[in-house]
Amino acid sequence: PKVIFSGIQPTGVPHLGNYLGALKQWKRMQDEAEPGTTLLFSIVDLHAITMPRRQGTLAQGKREMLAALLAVGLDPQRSIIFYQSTVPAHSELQWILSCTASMGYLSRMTQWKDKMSMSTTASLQDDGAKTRLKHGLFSYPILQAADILVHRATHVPVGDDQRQHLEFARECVTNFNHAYGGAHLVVPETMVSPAKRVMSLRDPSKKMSKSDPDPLSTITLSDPPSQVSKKIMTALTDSTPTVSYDPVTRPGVSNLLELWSHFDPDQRTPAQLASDFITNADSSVVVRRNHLGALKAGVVEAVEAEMGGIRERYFEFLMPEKAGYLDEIIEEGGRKARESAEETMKIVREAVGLGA
Ligand code: AQP
Repeated sequence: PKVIFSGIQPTGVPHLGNYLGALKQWKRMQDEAEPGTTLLFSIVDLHAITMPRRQGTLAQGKREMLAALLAVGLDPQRSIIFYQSTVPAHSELQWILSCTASMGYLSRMTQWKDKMSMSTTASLQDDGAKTRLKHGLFSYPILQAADILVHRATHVPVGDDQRQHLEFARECVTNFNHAYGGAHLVVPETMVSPAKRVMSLRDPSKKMSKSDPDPLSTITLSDPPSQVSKKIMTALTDSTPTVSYDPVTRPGVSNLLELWSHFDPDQRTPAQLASDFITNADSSVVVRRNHLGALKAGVVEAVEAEMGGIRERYFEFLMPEKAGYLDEIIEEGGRKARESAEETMKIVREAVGLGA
């Protein structure tokens, strides 16, 4: 049977990268799922504590993420939505997997190497920088593997940035199955979303990220229309006044065309949108006068047409009178997820020799 699993950290209101790279795909897969498919979507709070957060911030972030998943259209009748920490088997399996996981493989993870090199540069001035690197950050790909494997997921929809971690999860299966002689765990398949990597609006060489300190770089699900418009209209492009699609030489303009394409009801490709634009420019005075301005205005309209309703539902789900409903969903989701995880843990404990 098909089991779809994915997760998101409750580290802030999701942005268009999270939406296009993850949430929109989750909703599509839910709506297209054949009967018998199990869908699990986890708000991964244990992952979120690799960076300490102020008290109360995490609880608020989890609530907001739950509201966002519901606003996007995840249906608790069809999808199991749960907080990771309410299913202790995730942590239990993480420990068991860590006993067969390779240190060398973990040290080659790009995300870890980036943090390491940042701390090495910092340590030139600051001897404490290395000790500030925490083990949780190093080993969290094992927790991510456990999240997936504990539910026997067959398909994992993610953005391109997670490809390497998914490869590692498959490696964990190979190591475990080899160590304990048998096909105990299921090899998951990575499903990279069509919106592989949505880039920052301020620096098109970086991915759009929740932790980016510049608020103009990301558009979140809760941004009011005025902010959506301001952020797109001030997006960094280049000094060529015309519109063309070329991700290498024109990353800023191309990022906007890609964004538009993902929101286009006619599903035109970025290159098609650029060529339609040139055709329009010949006939329209407004477009002719300011190509990039008109392009940005088009993007604003396309984004707002889809995100407007989602924003409205997001705020509705956060109203105090909905609190009980949200509690029920997360309680029921936790219960179902614990059941799903327990099936795997029986097999794992038996294989390892921890069974009764
Ligand atoms: N820019 C992006 N383009 C496409 N997909 C993206 N994802 C994240 N950023 C982009 C996808 O969103 C899902 C959930 O991500 P996450 O919140 O668990 O972790 P993240 O990748 O670390 O997200 P951020 O925004 O970059 O958070 P911070 O700043 O806290 O690290 C994943 O499927 C991811 O691929």
